[in-house]
Order: sequence, then structure tokens, then C-alpha cells
Amino acid sequence: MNRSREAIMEAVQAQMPDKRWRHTLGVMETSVILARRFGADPVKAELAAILHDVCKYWPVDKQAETVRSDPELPQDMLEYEKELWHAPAAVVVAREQFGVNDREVLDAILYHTSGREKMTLLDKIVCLADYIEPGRDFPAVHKIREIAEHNVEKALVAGFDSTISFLLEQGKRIYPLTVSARNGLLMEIK
Ligand code: DGI
Ligand code: FE
Ligand code: FE
Ligand code: FE
Repeated sequence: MNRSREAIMEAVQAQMPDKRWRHTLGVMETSVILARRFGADPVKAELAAILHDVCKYWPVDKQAETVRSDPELPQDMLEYEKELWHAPAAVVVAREQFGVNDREVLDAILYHTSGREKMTLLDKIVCLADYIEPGRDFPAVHKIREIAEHNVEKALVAGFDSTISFLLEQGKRIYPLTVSARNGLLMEIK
């Protein structure tokens, strides 16, 4: 059973600085809007949004340890950038601290950073909301918001394009599921 929405929100807020909490509120609001727009469950979208960054400010060692505690989580994320780790760690917190057992919600949390090959509508919505919530400001965000008015897949490709370009510029490796996610979305579009 889930703890109440309010109790979860309070416990999540307590684990992060104010700026990140405002981001979380933005992702919640945007996830609900996108869910209504594209026909996903707004309650599930909002729950995934509340929890998606719960581990973002944990020490990275604790994030990694938490990911290792569940062998069913994709352990290969630990071989890539540390920024990926808070997503699988949040799945453990959602389940163990808050009693969330809905596979769709847990997957939307798990893949909110990396994406995955066959993204569900809920995965897409939470990942896109994370890119375009009102507090976000990066060069491509205005264009992505415009595309998101009518096409969730095209908007998310534009989001992944900006992340992949950033990783390339930094000379960093790209987690293979991010490339698969982008390829999968492009297949869906055409
Ligand atoms: O947690 P947030 O800041 O709200 O956003 P997020 O969970 O989408 O994290 C995005 C960061 O992760 C972004 O700065 C790029 C970084 N990152 C590092 N390696 C990868 C990656 N993002 C993706 N999609 N794929 C990677 O391989
Ligand atoms: Fe995140
Ligand atoms: Fe993201
Ligand atoms: Fe986020």
C-alpha cells in the first residue's frame, strides 16, 4: 500500500535542498499536464514525478550501494556516469520507504534519466516533464516545450539530442539505453 501523497511529498522534500524540491514540484505539475494531454494515468505520472529525484542529493556511494542491493536493477548503469545512479536508487526508496509496487510507476522512475529501448507512455511523460518543467532553462528547452504541445516522441528525441550532444562535447561515454531510447522513439515517429 502507498503512503498518502502528502506524507510522501513531505518525506521527499526533507531529503533535498529547496531548489531541487521546486524542480520536483515542477515535474509533478508538468507530468500531470502531459499525462492528460497524451492519455496516460495522471495519478501514476504524478507519483513517479514526486519520487523521481528522491536520491539526487544522497552521497554517490550510498546511491551505488542502494542500486547494488537489488540485483534486478540494471547494474551496468554503475559503469557509466554517476548522474544516472539516482534513478535506480529511487526505485528502491519508492518500494521500501513508500510501499510503491506499481511496475509502471517504478519503471518510469528507473528510466527517467536514461530512457530505454521501448519506452512506455508513462516513461516518456516523466522523462519529458523532467526536461521541460517550468524551472528548467537550457538552450533547447523552448523548442522542446513547443514540440511537447503536440508530440511527446518528437519532443523527447529533441531532449535526448541535447543530452547526447552535451555528453559528446564533454567527451563522456553515453549509456547504451539512451541511444536505444532515441532510436526507438525515431522508429515510432516515422
Ligand atoms: O536529475 P535531473 O537533473 O532532474 O535530470 P536527469 O535525471 O535527467 O539527469 C540528467 C543528467 O544525467 C544530465 O546532466 C546528463 C546526465 N547523464 C550522464 N550520462 C548520461 C546522462 N543522461 C543520459 N540520458 N544518458 C547518459 O548516458
Ligand atoms: Fe533525475
Ligand atoms: Fe531527464
Ligand atoms: Fe529531475
